[in-house]
Amino acid sequence: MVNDRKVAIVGCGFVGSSSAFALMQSGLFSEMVLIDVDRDRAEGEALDISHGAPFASPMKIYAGDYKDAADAAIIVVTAGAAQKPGETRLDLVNKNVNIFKSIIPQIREVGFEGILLIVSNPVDVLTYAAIKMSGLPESRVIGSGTVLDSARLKDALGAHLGVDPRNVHAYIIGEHGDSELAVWSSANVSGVPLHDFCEMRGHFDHEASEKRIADEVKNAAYEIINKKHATYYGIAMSVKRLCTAIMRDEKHILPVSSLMVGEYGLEDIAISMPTIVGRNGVECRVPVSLDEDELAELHRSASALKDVIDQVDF
Ligand code: 6V0
Repeated sequence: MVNDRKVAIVGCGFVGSSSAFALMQSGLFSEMVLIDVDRDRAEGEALDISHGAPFASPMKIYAGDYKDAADAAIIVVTAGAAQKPGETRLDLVNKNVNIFKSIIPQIREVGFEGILLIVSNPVDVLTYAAIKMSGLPESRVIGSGTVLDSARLKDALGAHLGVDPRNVHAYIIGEHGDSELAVWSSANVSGVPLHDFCEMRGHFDHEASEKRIADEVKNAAYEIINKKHATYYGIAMSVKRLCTAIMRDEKHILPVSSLMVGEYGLEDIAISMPTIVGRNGVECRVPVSLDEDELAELHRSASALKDVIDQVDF
């Protein structure tokens, strides 16, 4: 039995606790279980966050274990080592696959029937690992993928164009990491093709602006980590957005990481593409049109991931 009012978070570091804080304010759930190998950390975060609940909506927040999470509607996994300055997300892979080997089987053992939302990095590899280890239907294992990167893209484009980022329709797809790509060919602002909108706002050097903004987005995590050692608010809001799409069965299109089954010629790999997300998790990938260069870049991104997956012992 799934309790639609319950969420669990595994890993209560910067990302887990910020996500818990965002979810507490969302009103989506009335019970939240926090799990961490560092039990004191989970207990401290549960207490601290629960003291904010009287200002939001009533909620039971407590440190627990996997048995407590068995009937949760969503388990968010943010456990794992984080990137150090200069370290790529892929450098993290072996450390975090080993951590997943201790977490995912415990989720499996308690008979979890909800949606497993993977946030730990490298998120595409770990989403793939979680699909393999959990025994859950692949539609119920979702990686946060490039949801955050796409938010960063919208934010940067909104600032560049002097327009509400929510009116910007543009995606980052591929690996959540160094090989990700912006889909410029179909980007638009409320239906107006991006280049037309740019010219309307006095920007004519499209190639240079696109390169600058795509680089800014790709390097955002490195820049933040260099300055404050971790990134967590942007991803916490992404987790809240994803949980909302799931719990409200919104069927919202979000660029999550999920198992590809032949789309764009990609198979047996978890990677981000715009996807319809609802109460049952991944409903289907949306075949956004890509130009020839974008398709080639997507394939390069997928093979970079595949090379890593092939080296990992799941
Ligand atoms: P952190 O602050 O070090 O927190 C990690 C937490 O995980 C700690 O509290 C650990 O005690 C806990 N932990 C470790 N092993 C286990 C285990 N076996 N079971 C339960 N808990 C465990 O790291 P931070 O919160 O900054 O980052 C967590 C992960 O999120 C990292 O892999 C980041 O790279 C990743 N991020 C992913 C993003 C995305 O867009 N997908 C964005 C930002 C960070």
